[in-house]
Formats: sequence, C-alpha cells, structure tokens
Amino acid sequence: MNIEKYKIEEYNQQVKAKHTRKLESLVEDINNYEAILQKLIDFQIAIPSWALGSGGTRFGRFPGGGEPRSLEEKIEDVGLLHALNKSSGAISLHIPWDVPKDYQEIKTLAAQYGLGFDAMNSNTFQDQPGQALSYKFGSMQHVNAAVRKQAVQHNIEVIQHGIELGSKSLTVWLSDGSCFPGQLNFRKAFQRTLESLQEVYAALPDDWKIFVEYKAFEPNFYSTTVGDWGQSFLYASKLGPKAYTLVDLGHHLPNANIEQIVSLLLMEGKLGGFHFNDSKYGDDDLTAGSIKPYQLFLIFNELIEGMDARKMSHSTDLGWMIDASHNVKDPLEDLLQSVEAIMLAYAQALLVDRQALAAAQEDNDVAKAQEILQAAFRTDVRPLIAEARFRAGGALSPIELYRSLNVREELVKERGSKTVATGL
Ligand code: RM4
Ligand code: MN
Ligand code: MN
Repeated sequence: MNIEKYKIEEYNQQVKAKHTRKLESLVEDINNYEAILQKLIDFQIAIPSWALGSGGTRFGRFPGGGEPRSLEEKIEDVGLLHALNKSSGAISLHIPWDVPKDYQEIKTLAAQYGLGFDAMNSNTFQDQPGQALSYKFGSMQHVNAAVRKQAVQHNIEVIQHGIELGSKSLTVWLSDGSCFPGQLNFRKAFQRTLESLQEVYAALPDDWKIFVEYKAFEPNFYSTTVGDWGQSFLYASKLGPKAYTLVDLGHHLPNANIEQIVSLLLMEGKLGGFHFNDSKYGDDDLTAGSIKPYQLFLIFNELIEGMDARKMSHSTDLGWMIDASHNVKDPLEDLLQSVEAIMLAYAQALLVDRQALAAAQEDNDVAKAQEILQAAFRTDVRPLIAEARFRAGGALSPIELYRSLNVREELVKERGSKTVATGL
C-alpha cells in the first residue's frame, strides 16, 4: 500500500487553519524558531524491522492482522510511516530475520520510499534451524572455541549483508551471561567475548561503526557479560575508535540515571547509538515517552548539551533507533506515537535556555536551574513538530490520517489476518 501525496495534502488543508492558530501563539515565545524547525526536519529515527508485527510474551501473542510477511512488506510499512511523519527515513534490519534475497531489488524498493538502511543487527541469542552449534550457554563468551567462531562468523556475514545494502554500522547485542552463581568465570567470559569482538572488529570496513549494546538482565538472570555501560565502555575502548556504546533505554536497573550515563559517554566520545523505548519495570519495550516523558526530555537535554560541546551534528553523528514491541497496539500506530514522543523531547530540549542554565549551575541556584528545565519541558511543542512535518511533506497529524485512510484495514485486505512477521 502507498499513501499518495495528494491525500496528505488534502488532509492537511482540512486541519491547517486550526494548526496555524496554535503555531502562531507558540512561535511568539521562541527566539530561533527557523533554526529549531530545520533541526526538527533533519532529525530521522530508524525503525526496527522486528517491531512491525505484534510482539508477544512467553504467555502468548495476540496478532492484529496485516503483518508484513517479508522484508519487502516490512520496507513498505516503514515507507508508510515515513510518508506520514517524514521522520522515519531508515530501517534497521535484524539478521537472519531479514536476509535479503536480491540486494539491488531491496535497495531500489527502499529508495522508492525514501528510506536508507540504518544499523544492521546480529542475532546470536537464538538457535536457528540447521545451525551446527547451540548458543544455550552463550555465543561470544562460550567455553567452546567452535561456538565462539560460529558467532563471529555470523557477525561477519551480517556486516557483508550491510555493505551490500549501504548500511554503515553493526549493533551487537549479546544475551550471554549466566543464570546461577558459579556457572561462569566472569573474567574468562569477558576475555573470550573481547577476543570474539576483536575478530568482528577486524572485519569492519573503515567507514563503519560497531555498537556494543548492554543489558542488565534477561534472558540470563544472574550475570550478563555486557551488563552495563561500564562493561560496554570497556569493550568499546579496548576495541578501538570504530567501537561505541549503544544505550537502550530499557536495559538498565530501575531508577538508573540514564541522562548521566549519556553525558559521560558523550564526553568520552564513546556514545554511538540509541534504542528508544519506555518501561515501567525492565525491558518492557513500551512506546517511547509513554511512562517517563520527563526522563526522555532530560536525556535529550544532555544529548544536546554534550553533542553541541563536541560540535557534533544532531542528525547524523549518532545512530537514532527505536527498539520496541507492541503487545496490544497496532504496531504502526505505536511507532508513530514513539517517533512523535522522541521529536517532542528533542524539540523541548532545543528550547532550553543553555546560557541561563549554565549561569544557574555556576551560581548553585538550584531552584532556577529546575525552573529553566521545567519551563522547556512544560511547553506544548506539538504545533512545532507538526509544522516541521508539514514543511517536509508529511501529515499534520499522522495517526489521525492513518486512521481515516483505514491503513490497517487495507493491509489486512492485502496480506490477510493471520500473517506473522519475523522477529520476537
Ligand atoms: C534485545 C535488545 C536488542 C534487540 C533484541 C531483539 O533486548 O534490545 O537490541 O536486537 O532485543
Ligand atoms: Mn535494543
Ligand atoms: Mn531490549
């Protein structure tokens, strides 16, 4: 399915007057309005290929129908999102769930929707049919060198797929760890993992980055071999300049100060990428900003502060991705909501009066510092995001248009109600 340009324009015409009214009163209070708007237009968030179908838990799965049956249909889905919001200009693939049959065809299709290929993701957390050796006791940390080799080889294959598609980065998330005390020698597990990662690093093209993702728990529940940002930072530092830490918002222990982690990683030049989602308890993979929007804003506040200090480009110097799972919502609606929440947090953080904040900090004026942050956070920037979308050719309200065009119903008609997308 395709959303024609004229349908977006028609819709925008209907709601334009109301939008303009709201925008005008907001713009009065914003100094560098045009510059902020351009930043919002430039900002793109990659969509994970594995989040286009219904997620599940170990208790069950309740698919809503019309799920993409192939890589082509996943690209089509991301194309729909991008047509509506103009902020989802890339797809992040997970191998072997998304092995392309014909690279050229896939590239052409993606280009038709204006999409690029973001980070490639490897998978050594599941055994695949026909796989020689099992990852039950880990992959890159495994006591058996042959298992480690298999995991390294898989990652090299993922890089090769990525090169063909024009991707520039590899995300490695390892589920390796232990479930019980005594199961593992922590030091040996670390060393083996490092050696395996070094082999993958050696196969990385010069203009590529490798992102080492960390996670505190699950599926291993006693220890994780890349368990927190300290361990990820250690691997990334030992690997070399092409290696970075990736922060997935759901991968911390409760109440972790993620904004502080982000700030220090940026200071060290080792923050590479992001997986956005939200959570109440753990790796819940909920819609970004649905539980702790203030935390999302505070993270963006540090991102902007840290990136500006290093003169980094907001839109291109870090890998921005969503990593989510949708058990009860239409995945496409959920992703539209996530992108919107990320854009809102970004816009609010752009509004922070940085000079005044720095002065309040130097003065130990705690109340003033809080006032400055909360003034930005409590600004309703929705019209600003809508305007950026409008100028880029997207819909003023993507979800409203998605619903009025009956996109999901159309997808169910085309694909059927019992389709299952590859992924988790
Ligand atoms: C993991 C992690 C990875 C993702 C998998 C599917 O929890 O977040 O980024 O590749 O889930
Ligand atoms: Mn992730
Ligand atoms: Mn996760």
